[in-house]
Amino acid sequence: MASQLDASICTMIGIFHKYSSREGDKNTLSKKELKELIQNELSLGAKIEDSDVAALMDGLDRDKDQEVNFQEFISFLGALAMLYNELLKGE
Ligand SMILES: [Ca+2]
Ligand SMILES: [Ca+2]
Repeated sequence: MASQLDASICTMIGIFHKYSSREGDKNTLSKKELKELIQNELSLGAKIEDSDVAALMDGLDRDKDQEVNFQEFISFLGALAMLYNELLKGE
């Protein structure tokens, strides 16, 4: 039986592929796929604007191929985890 942490990692992988496979390269997120993922899977994503997605994409896309690969996505989740940790500490 998978531990909670194993299960969480598998969830992150599953969510990445659920959106990355929607158009173009099946293993990377286009700007549109990234936006859909954020809107549907993150509570802070409900009212994200195209300009926010463009800025986020620019920051995440380290190799500048206009797509977010899995490694770039994990950096994004790492940054989000840091943010959530700060928010939880403040409570
Ligand atoms: Ca894709
Ligand atoms: Ca990239």
